[in-house]
Amino acid sequence: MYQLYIANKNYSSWSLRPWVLLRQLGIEFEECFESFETEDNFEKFRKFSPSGTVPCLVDGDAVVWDSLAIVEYLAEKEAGIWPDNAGARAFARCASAEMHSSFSSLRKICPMNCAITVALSSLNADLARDVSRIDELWQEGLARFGGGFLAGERFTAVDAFYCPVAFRVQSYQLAISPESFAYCQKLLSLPAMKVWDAAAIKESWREEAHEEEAEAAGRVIADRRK
Ligand SMILES: N[C@@H](CCC(=O)N[C@@H](CS)C(=O)NCC(=O)O)C(=O)O
Repeated sequence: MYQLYIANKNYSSWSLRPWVLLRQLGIEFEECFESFETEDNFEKFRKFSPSGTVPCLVDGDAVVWDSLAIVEYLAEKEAGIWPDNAGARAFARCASAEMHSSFSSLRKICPMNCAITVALSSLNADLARDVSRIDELWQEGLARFGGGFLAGERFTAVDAFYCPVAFRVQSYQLAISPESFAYCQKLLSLPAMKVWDAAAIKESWREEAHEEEAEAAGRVIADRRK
């Protein structure tokens, strides 16, 4: 059985991608939890992940230590990871790669913190540009491939890649188009996302730097951990 190493659900956006994909597609795996709690996680995470980061998938002798590589590894072994249609698949791969390599302002200013709601103090121009690009990309996928999910009617890897963005839109009340908002709500209401969210808000450990980043973005108006 696959083993998937992940960290704290409230914070670990990269861990969420393969976790939600496996869970939502009903692919069995063992969840191996490694908390961020120690002062320096590098050596701890290096025991299972060569890069010292999560997520990391272990499948017998195979160790796959990057979320995009995990998805591609799974696509070679499991059905339904990417869309069947070649055009939709190309879009899904581009959109996933763009998520993997871009949107640094969104990541920095609005770190994933599932439990909280923040009233942003201002909309930074770089953040606005990231949000607007994601909105454009979501609208394009939904319109071109028939809707439901980003690249067609099935939940695939590209949707898993944008699940952390759905938590960020919810937490920071980011303004997006009605079509993208409906898609975001759909992601948030997936059974796998509900399981992740419920576990995230039960976590008692707080990562101070992460909390401070969220507080720097604006005023925390709700915290479901309390
Ligand atoms: N390229 C990697 C990035 C993974 C990454 O940066 N993971 C963060 C956590 S979400 C990490 O493990 N950081 C180590 C630490 O905070 O100690 C991937 O996509 O899997």
